Amino acid sequence: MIEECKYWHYPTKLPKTSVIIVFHNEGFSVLMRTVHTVDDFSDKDNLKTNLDNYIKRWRGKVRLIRNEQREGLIRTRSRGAKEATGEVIVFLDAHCEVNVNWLPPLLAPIYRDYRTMTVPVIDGVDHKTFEYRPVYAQGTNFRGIFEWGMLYKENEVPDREANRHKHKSEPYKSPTHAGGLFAINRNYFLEIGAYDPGLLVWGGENFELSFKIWQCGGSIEWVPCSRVGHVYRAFMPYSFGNLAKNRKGSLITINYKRVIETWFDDEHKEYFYTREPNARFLDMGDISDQVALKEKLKCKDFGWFMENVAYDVYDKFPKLPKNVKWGMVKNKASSVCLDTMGKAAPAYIGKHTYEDETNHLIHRLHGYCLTLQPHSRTLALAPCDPNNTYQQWTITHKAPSW
Ligand SMILES: [Mn+2]
Repeated sequence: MIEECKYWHYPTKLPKTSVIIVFHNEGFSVLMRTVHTVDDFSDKDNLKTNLDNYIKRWRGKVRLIRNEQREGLIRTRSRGAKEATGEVIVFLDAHCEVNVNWLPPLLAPIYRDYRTMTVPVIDGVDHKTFEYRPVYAQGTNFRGIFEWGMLYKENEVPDREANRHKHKSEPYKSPTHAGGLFAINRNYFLEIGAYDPGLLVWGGENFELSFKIWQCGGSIEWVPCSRVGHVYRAFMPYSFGNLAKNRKGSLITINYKRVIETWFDDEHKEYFYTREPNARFLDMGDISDQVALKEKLKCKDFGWFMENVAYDVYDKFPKLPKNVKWGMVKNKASSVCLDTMGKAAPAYIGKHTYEDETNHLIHRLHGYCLTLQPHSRTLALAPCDPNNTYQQWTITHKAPSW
């Protein structure tokens, strides 16, 4: 805890708060760090009657709400918000441990402006020893950003934001948040449509909410004096279940596509599709409700957001040049394709360059051509020969068949 935090004063009449914890097959002891829980159709035995009995000790202060079927984190949180009775709602993961005086610093900015969403600074709780320890070096403030493939990233608070504050313990503006832990005025959360109900399970909902809040007149502040420990898991202890059935491609990429198609402008959408070319072919469902909401709330465009809020994204992740080529790289002689061997984009061919006329992939330094060795099905560099079809590669893109 930062020393300065002991000396801040907070308003005495802070809004009443509901803490919402969504869980699915969570460990019992870990879950019991909770105040108000919403159950996402768990099938672990001790989460049934055992839990009902356990929470009786709080005499109604803790409510347990069970989904009739698996809904996923995103939809269940929206349900929790609707059922909550507090003026402010705090979402926590089901494996957290709050620190001393964590709540007043989170509520004070919302008390000043109900359209401010606040995020505690997340400390780590070791998944083996349950030791509590800070993740960030003391005296450093980070904030949430993103890269063009929509991976969540953090960046040290840039001077432009840091210079607005006298103290490092003051709340500061952040373009996005990691997703798990935050506080928000309940009516405001519902006014802006909670989470897009078309987002499945989890992934991208943190961006959806962040872009929506900023572009539609609100703001996000990270609060250094509010600390909450979070158990970082070593593995994902559950599957996406039936929610992932009949969905082609990656569920999370579909979520990202919904988010960027709603909130990005044409220029920035292209950077996403450069990183995730296959996303163009994914069925994201109907986003007309989201687009209508954006119009109804008279939200600002993505260019405004990038210039005024997320300006440090460009420093870390510059605008992407278009892909030179993308798609299947097929050998003419044998019809076999190059394989990335599971490497994720952006992956580079290194020093090969592609020639449209000859279909050659040429090493720029040696001038040799990429050649398929038909017997071993391995690749080699050999002197270029216009008649050797083992050196000819076609690059085509069409909807991949998953
Ligand atoms: Mn978590």
